[in-house]
Amino acid sequence: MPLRQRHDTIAAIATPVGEGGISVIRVSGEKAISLCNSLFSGGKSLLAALSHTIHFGHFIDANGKMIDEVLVSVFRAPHSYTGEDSVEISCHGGMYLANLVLSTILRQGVRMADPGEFTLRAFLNGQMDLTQAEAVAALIHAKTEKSHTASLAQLSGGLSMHIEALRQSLINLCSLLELELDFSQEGIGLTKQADVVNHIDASITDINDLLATYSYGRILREGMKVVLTGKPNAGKSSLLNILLRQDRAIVSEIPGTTRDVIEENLSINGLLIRLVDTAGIRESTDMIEEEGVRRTHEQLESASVIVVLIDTSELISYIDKSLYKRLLEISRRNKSTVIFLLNKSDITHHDFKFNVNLLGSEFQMFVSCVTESGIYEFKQKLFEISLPNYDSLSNSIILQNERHKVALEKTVESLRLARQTLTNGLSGDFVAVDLRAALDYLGEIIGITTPDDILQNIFSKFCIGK
Ligand SMILES: Nc1nc2c(ncn2[C@@H]2O[C@H](COP(=O)(O)OP(=O)(O)OP(=O)(O)O)[C@@H](O)[C@H]2O)c(=O)[nH]1
Ligand SMILES: [Mg+2]
Repeated sequence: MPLRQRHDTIAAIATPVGEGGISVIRVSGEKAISLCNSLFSGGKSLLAALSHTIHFGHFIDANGKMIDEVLVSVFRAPHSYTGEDSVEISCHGGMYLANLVLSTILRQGVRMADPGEFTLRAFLNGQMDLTQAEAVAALIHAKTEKSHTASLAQLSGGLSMHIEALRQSLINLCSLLELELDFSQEGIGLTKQADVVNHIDASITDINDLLATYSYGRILREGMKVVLTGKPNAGKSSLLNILLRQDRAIVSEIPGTTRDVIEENLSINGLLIRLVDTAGIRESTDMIEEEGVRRTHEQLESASVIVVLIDTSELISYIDKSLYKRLLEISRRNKSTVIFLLNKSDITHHDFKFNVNLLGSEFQMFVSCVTESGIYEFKQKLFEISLPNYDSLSNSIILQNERHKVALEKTVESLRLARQTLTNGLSGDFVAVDLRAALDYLGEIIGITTPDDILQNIFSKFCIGK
């Protein structure tokens, strides 16, 4: 059945699999209340229940056999999550019981809900727009305080309002162009053309500012990947242990101690950091170590921040420098950041010299994994690096979703085309076509012009019962 024509009644277990205090079974659709009433025996009929009321009673099967003591919450259309009549049955926790309640309901001709179908219905019934529906999923998956805050802002409509304002401004521009076309035989006058170009440029800047927040949004969602690298014995595993405040990785004075990749999560001021310790980089003849070095390279390619540890108790050789240059090249290619950590500051060689600027990088700092000097500053630096350039942000909306990013990039592309068409002196009709394409891409973000297959894809990633 096409997405937009589903009016049947659906049900699913809304709580996670496993044992718990209670389980909640959700039912939504035209028959939700009458059907649940036929399986409920309580003080009064659910048919007369007001919206947003809770009723204690027994959940019974079609033969009247009691299954559990339950609390039933009734929500009437349109004031429910889905916008339809809905019922939530809270039974005692445990998968057997929750499944029994669900299967009893399904046996009455109710359909099992698809993943995300309750939220899909909320969207289709105008309870929320698409970015808000996606924020529900982001909120469920939020792992840190910061990502929770950003998702909550999206849920309350921050992003939608911004997109809607952009759309309105482009709609005005389209009407202006169309008006101009009606009254002028020669096409768009020169002054008008300059106005339109300025208008398009302003929209492009606005969208680019929003796009600039995406890398931060990704960090909020997935955490910032920080990979520790450097020569063997530089102190990578010692740093990992200090940051985690536990003896996670083996530390020894023998070079080549770490041979595999060790990944652990760490939170700095609410920011999720995925910290990765790796095997030291060196030319190796040992098969296992060789594999370790290969895995290190793999990690470096996907890092947001590469931390190069340097043992300052030794002097830097020519070969070391070429290794550091190679690491900088990897980071430039992947737009990651490199921090040179000059470790073992407690036993620095008196002739030790290192100037990061000569290598073309910005960050270098002295630390000691023994005295912990500089470790606090290093953590602050990691936090700062994660933050976007707030100067370029008109407000604090943060783009978290790849789909939104792609649609905004396409919008910019269409706007650039419109601008080009205009400056090439082509007819206003052509400009309007490009502007309409830009409008469609913006509409896709909030769900006005989103094709069904994209909707299907978005909601299929939700959990069942949401
Ligand atoms: N004095 C001093 N010793 C340190 C410091 N950091 C690490 N070490 C010592 O340096 C040696 C190597 O430390 P590791 O943390 O194992 O070094 P690694 O970079 O993980 O080495 P591999 O796993 O072999 O690549 C150990 O003996 C550490 O105790 C420091 O800041 N000062
Ligand atoms: Mg190690």
